Amino acid sequence: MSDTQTSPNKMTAEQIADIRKDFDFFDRDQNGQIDLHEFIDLLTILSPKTKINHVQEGFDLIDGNGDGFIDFEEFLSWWQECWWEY
Ligand SMILES: [Ca+2]
Ligand SMILES: [Ca+2]
Repeated sequence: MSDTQTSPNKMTAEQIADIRKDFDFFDRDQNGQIDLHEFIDLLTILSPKTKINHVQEGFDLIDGNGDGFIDFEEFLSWWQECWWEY
């Protein structure tokens, strides 16, 4: 990653800091990765009607390399995709 690189989809440092806060909120044991249990726990708290299998699908979508954990870069790129759809 280079700060000198510019791209039209570049987020500001403030936006990234906000996303980092969300990420840390999900990452309850603060190990730098969101695992499926953390993801399920939080989504079922935020949205009790969420079905577990839908949560699992969402998790797989964000977990770009499929290792069973969402790291900050995966979280960020997922966020950016959502963001730029608006
Ligand atoms: Ca974690
Ligand atoms: Ca991953």
